[in-house]
Amino acid sequence: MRWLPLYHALCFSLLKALAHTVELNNMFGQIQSPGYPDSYPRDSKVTWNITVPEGFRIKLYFMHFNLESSYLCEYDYVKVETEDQLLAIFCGSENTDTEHTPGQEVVLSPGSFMSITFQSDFSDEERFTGFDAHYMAVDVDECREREDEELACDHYCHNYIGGCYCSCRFGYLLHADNRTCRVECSGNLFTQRTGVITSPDFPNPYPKSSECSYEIRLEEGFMISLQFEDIFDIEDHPEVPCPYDYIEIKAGPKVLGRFCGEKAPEPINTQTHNVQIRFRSDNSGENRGWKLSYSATGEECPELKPPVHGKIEPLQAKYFFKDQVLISCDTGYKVLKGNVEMDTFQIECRKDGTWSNEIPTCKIADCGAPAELEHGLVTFSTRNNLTTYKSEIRYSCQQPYYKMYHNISGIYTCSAQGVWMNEVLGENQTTCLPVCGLPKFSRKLIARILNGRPAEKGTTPWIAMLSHPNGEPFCGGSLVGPNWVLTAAHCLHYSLDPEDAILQDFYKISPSDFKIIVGKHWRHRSDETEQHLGVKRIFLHPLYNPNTFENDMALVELSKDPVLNDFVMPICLPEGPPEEGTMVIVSGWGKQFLQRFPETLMEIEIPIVGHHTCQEAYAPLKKNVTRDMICAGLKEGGKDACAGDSGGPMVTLDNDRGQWYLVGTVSWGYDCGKKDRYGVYSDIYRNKNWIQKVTSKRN
Ligand code: 4AZ
Repeated sequence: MRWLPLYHALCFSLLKALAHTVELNNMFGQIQSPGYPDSYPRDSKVTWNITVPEGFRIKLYFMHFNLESSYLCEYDYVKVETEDQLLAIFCGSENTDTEHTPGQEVVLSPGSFMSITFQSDFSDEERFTGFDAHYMAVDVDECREREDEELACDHYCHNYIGGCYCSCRFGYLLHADNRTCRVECSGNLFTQRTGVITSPDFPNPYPKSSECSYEIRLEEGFMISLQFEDIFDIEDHPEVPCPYDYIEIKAGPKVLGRFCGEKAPEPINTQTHNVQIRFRSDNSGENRGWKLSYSATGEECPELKPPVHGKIEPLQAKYFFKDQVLISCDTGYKVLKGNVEMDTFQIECRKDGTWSNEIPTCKIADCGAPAELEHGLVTFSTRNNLTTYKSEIRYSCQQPYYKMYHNISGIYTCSAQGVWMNEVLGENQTTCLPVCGLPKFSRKLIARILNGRPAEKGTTPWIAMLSHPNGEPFCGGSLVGPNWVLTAAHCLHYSLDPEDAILQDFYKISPSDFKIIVGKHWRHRSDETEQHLGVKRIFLHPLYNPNTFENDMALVELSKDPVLNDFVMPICLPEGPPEEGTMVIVSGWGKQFLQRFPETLMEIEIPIVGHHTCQEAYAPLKKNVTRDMICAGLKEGGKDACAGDSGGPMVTLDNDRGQWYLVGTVSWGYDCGKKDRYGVYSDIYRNKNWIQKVTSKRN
């Protein structure tokens, strides 16, 4: 039973005097009813205003609670509230239908402020011990709080004490709203004639807050068609057309769209070569976007017909602007444009629907007139002397004095490239080389030549006479190529001071100081068959020693090729070294016994002498017979070369081949025909490489 508050108004000023407010700013603390743990006084009112920093909330819980119980806590109570919201009101010591004790309950403030008011009325029916409560500031998980709200982070949310912030997945940028994730998707340029464009991340939902731009920029003359494919899903609105996300297409002066929703636009023929597409998304929605393929066509060009013997690539039923075709001809044919021959020709379809050029024709490859062959001739194997593709010609050499190089076939065929081709030499021309060492005339006298004898005319067609301009012969030589005469080096210089170690240029004979006569038999009398030739160049052996006569060898290049015939023919170079005892023939117009010159060419037949024998024979005379020298002659003397024979040939017959070979050239000796004094000759085989090297460079 309670007293009705008759004195209520009287006591008002007293009550007011007991009320007070406590301001609390700590992060935690304890609040207790006045007098705790003793019973609280009557008519008491205390308010605790707890304020914690922004971003925190206040957690309040009671360790002890014992207040007077009243209906709806109208007498004594503890009230928990914010500035504008009642959070809880507690009284009593146990829960009933109408009263509520805090128990284990925790009161959490929605913000950083909490006000707790303890109130006791005037009555004093029972002793109540009041309450003991604790409070603490707790951090707010803003991420969780925002989860269901419009403010939620687009991708990731990070909580921190006092707040939270958003971040985006790789490839995305945080929008200025600090919440949504956008992509950088502006300035995409497409210059190919076909292509596919999609919204970012298609077919996954496109990013928010993005402004994408795409441009298809083709050459003037093209017309771009657009076609949306697959999924089309752009956020829309039931009443307002495309207010949030949309595609807008600018084609020349026209603007198409905005497009949004789930129904793709119909194919669009833009009629222009430049299209700009803008795609915009706002900060909300999960839509899958769009995929667009484009292609471009231009004016059609007229049908093409390949030329006769030719083809067009690629071969199509229709050609449009920018299409290119390559015209080429069948094997053996060349593309002919104007007067110019080429392998291929390209034309292009222009924007006005015409071809850039006319189709060229195909002309059969022509090798033209075959080159002439020195000492040879060419005959046509195909009818009408044709020189076109697959025609055949045959080169042959002037027989019997010339033969084809390496015995190859002289057949050349006109190739598809328009050049005469030989299966061995390719494009290179064959050469006619003189036949060597096969004289038409052979010696009639089978008997051994005893003291030397006049040669029979035509049996030594390789012999060359080196003659002063006045007609006086001074040395011999051998024709070893079409225009090369091999002789002794000492024939081509004047005698020099023995002290002179090197052969000075001024000692050397110059090409104009002498001439070479081939086809010669008589010494002084003229021969019907003789040919006089000028000298072009002289090559002394690089290791020639004028003091010791080592490498006494020289090559003379004739100013023109002598005509080869039965009396003029080169001698062959040896295939192997000379063998002791081999019989050789030495020819020349040199001195005979009694110091007389012969009337005709003379020859002797003598054996090759062993190197050692020869060295020993010359040892008493302090003459050195070196490795590049060969000796020949008889121990008893008699048959020998002599003054004027120098440079002349020493040859041998290869019986197996029936062909004559040059073994040596007359070089030196002590006197002539003396006993134990052999004739000394330069070894040709040893110097074959040098001879071949020099004579291979024609000109
Ligand atoms: C010379 O004076 C010469 N007996 C050539 C050969 C010989 C001697 C002299 C060999 O050309």
